[in-house]
Amino acid sequence: MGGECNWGRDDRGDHPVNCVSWYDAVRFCDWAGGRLPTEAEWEKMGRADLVQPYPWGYETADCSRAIVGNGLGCGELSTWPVRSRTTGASVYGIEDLVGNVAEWTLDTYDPTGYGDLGDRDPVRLSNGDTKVLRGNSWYYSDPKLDSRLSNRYPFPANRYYPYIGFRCVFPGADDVIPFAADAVLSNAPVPGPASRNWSDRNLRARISEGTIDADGPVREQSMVRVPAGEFTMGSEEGQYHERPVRTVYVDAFEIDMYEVSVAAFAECVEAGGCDEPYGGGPIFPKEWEGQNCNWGAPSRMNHPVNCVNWYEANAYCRWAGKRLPTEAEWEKAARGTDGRAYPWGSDQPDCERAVIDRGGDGCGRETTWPIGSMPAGASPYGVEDMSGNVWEWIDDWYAYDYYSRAPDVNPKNAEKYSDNIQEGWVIGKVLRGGSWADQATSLHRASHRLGYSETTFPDYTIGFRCARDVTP
Ligand SMILES: [Ca+2]
Ligand SMILES: [Ca+2]
Repeated sequence: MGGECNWGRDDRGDHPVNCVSWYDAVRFCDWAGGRLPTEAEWEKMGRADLVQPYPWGYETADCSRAIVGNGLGCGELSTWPVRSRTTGASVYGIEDLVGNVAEWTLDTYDPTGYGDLGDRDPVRLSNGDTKVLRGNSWYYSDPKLDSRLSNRYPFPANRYYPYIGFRCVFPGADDVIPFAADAVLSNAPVPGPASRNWSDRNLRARISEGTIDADGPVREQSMVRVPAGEFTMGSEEGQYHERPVRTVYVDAFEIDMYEVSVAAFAECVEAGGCDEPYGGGPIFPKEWEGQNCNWGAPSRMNHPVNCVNWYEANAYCRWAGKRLPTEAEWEKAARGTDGRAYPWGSDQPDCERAVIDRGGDGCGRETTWPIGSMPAGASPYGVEDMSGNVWEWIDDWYAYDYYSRAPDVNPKNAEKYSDNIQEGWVIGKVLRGGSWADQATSLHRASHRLGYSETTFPDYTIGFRCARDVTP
């Protein structure tokens, strides 16, 4: 989430237009006498007949050649004026292909790939609500693979984001691509009023599509028993603080099958065991992010409670007769005993198995999803949503070097680490699992660790689940 639309800003006249849907882009190019590029045309603009992954060659995308994330817009927290990175031009002299705004192409996305398209002027013009974006944006820098020219990013056509724009091609009267803008635009969804408020426009689009959940019956929490024994903790492929990889023994325990829901948390509030969590308001600019806190939001009773700090999560678990899981317990519950990278195995996360940022935050819904929406992503013990939906608070205090000094039996870092100061704030407790607003797949690995301030401002990417001891 984040960023602003350039439309209507006096200081952004030379920036790319953003917050435009695929239909807006089609309409503009048609008005200008051209059309959107096909995926093939777009990719050829960048690499000609070379196999190089980037317009400039083989060196990875960074702020010297492209306006990619790296601190969001290379530190500007926005797009840059077009032509700010001539060093990133392709052999044809075409600029900003990678970075600044991701660009709509003409093609409808098909998950089966290119197979049936042939190799001459390929394009997929079939009806479909998901189109292909190319080129990455100012908002994203990871994973690096996303900045390659050949990377394809499926995205709902009727969405408005500050990281999406477009360019047109002008093929002339002998154009071989049989694209009829009139036909597409006559079937286009009725757009909301032009606005700099892209979040409202997306909300209207989702309501018209019926992709916002109504309140279903409240899903009851249940607990899963994880038997005593050893498992592999940490990862050789992960970050430095995931090593050394150790064989760790954990006593038997039970852990919530689902993240704690708004409905469950409400019981604690009513009973006086918990304070109301943050429900949006002035801390986040409302039009960006306030709506992302689930407490008090309509139709979110089955969603995970979020915007809770560590103490609020801990209070709930205590009220429920439980406690927060240790890092070791959480990781074992997520990956079992065979050392797998993700709860379901080794395949990369996708929207069949985890609620992540793919096709937009929350797999395109721009919210968390109800707990237990991704049973295909369950861990070997049947624990759900360990990867994605919300980050989860852990009982342990964070220490980057803890694995090198922790015991191999029931490890738990019970002491606050005074040296955990990064960029001016103290990182106290551990978070696990990544969230609905995280695109980088590495964050969703079972062994990934994140240190975070336990008293953090309410954060809509963070929730929790509880665990408890069992008698052997
Ligand atoms: Ca671009
Ligand atoms: Ca989760």
